[in-house]
Amino acid sequence: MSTPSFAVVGRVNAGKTATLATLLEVDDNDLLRVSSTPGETTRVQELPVVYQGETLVRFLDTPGFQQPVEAMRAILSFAGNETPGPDHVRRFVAECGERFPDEVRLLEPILNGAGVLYVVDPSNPLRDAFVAEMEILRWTGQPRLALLNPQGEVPPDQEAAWRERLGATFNLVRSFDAHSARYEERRRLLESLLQIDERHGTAIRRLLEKMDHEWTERREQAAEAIVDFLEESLLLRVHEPLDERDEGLPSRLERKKAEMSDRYFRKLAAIEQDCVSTLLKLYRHHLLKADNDPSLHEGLDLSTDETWRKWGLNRTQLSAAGALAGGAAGAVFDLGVGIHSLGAGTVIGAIGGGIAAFFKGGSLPELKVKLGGIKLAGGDGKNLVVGPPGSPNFPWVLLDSMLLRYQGILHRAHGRRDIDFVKPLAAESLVRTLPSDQRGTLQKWFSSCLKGTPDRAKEPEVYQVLADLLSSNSV
Ligand SMILES: Nc1nc2c(ncn2[C@@H]2O[C@H](COP(=O)(O)OP(=O)(O)OP(=O)(O)O)[C@@H](O)[C@H]2O)c(=O)[nH]1
Ligand SMILES: [Mg+2]
Repeated sequence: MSTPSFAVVGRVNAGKTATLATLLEVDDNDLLRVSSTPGETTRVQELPVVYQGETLVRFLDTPGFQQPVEAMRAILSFAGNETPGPDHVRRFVAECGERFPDEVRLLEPILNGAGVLYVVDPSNPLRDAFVAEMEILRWTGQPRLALLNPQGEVPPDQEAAWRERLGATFNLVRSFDAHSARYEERRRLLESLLQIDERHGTAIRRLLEKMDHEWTERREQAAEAIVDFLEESLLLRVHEPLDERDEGLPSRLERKKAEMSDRYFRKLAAIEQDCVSTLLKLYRHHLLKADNDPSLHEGLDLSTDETWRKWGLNRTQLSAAGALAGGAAGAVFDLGVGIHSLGAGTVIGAIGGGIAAFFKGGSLPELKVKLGGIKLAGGDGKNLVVGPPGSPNFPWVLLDSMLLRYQGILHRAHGRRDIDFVKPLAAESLVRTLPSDQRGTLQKWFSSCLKGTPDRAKEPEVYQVLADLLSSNSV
């Protein structure tokens, strides 16, 4: 049995190319040119869906109908008194290439056996020209699926008129928004192909199976990337030797502290961007940007109370998670994360009380003095260390901010061509919905990371919590 193929057809600018780009996750403008210029697609372009070297299905992007009413008349004239059918369309294709180049190009693959995916924008009123397109497609005799791809507001009665008319001519009518469809909608569209043409059942079912498998794999890799990101962020410290002049000159020390704090946050931002880039790559986004969006950083400005209120866990949840984590981890939690984080030989607060004032609200990183072991006798070897922010909510805010971006990536359709940044969909905490036992699992592991000794034995469990979270409906 030959590979099933489906031609995506419709009026110029209906969103045919965008539909395919979203369906097949192609955001490459060289491969699929989505553009507001009508008549952008001028040739039939084949898009094979290949898994492990095997082409399971083939889609064809086509030029849009330009003169449907005239083309319909030409076909009717070939039919004479007969009911128009595939033979008359075939004759039209053979003889009318010069006058109707676009119509001929788009009809050719259908006459060669491709199923029809007819894309319409129902925000346009249903006019005669569309009816002509539908008639021509009906005359090809091929299985037909109509897709409503609204590009603007659609008055309810107008949508009803479209659905009724399409329902009379097409085997199935479905909605598919090329600018917002997510995995589930893409999957549903492919499943619909089963309903219009049973002959391709085996190939389409295999495609769905492979897609699901691959989607799960991606999610697992995303969970891994997020675990790595959390670990790296929680272990991050900025060290700087403290010399005698620092201690003697308060302004010099202040400057040094400011620089270190700045460096800490820039490093943290770089770790975050790395993770977002990994997620973008996993989900095949090239146009979407991980960085440089100022609004994103507003979202993770740890110096604002708003961040701590909005994201992470609320106070009650935090206490509960801390209590669940129990034991030594609980002690770290109570004392403020990071206090024991440098292990033996660490002295806290040796520089004096001014530090607390420097870090607004106590939520910014703690600055510590680390005594460098045996060198202490010689008076040197003291280190300033900027570690993770003291707020127990810090790991949760990090996780929340990454989950929200993950959600933003999943919601971004590949058919969109506006260059954009990954944005959280809504500023709603996702970690707050976690069941308390899972929060406890994460809190224990967070505490171990903050102490500088990630608990490797807990990693599989942490990974599982994240994998479950990424597959939950809230994400
Ligand atoms: N808002 C919105 N715009 C869309 C949608 N689908 C497509 N567009 C826009 O409509 C314009 C045309 O999209 P294309 O996918 O290039 O349309 P086409 O049918 O392939 O056009 P031709 O190749 O010129 O026949 C582009 O500016 C798209 O961004 C959609 O679902 N929503
Ligand atoms: Mg196109």
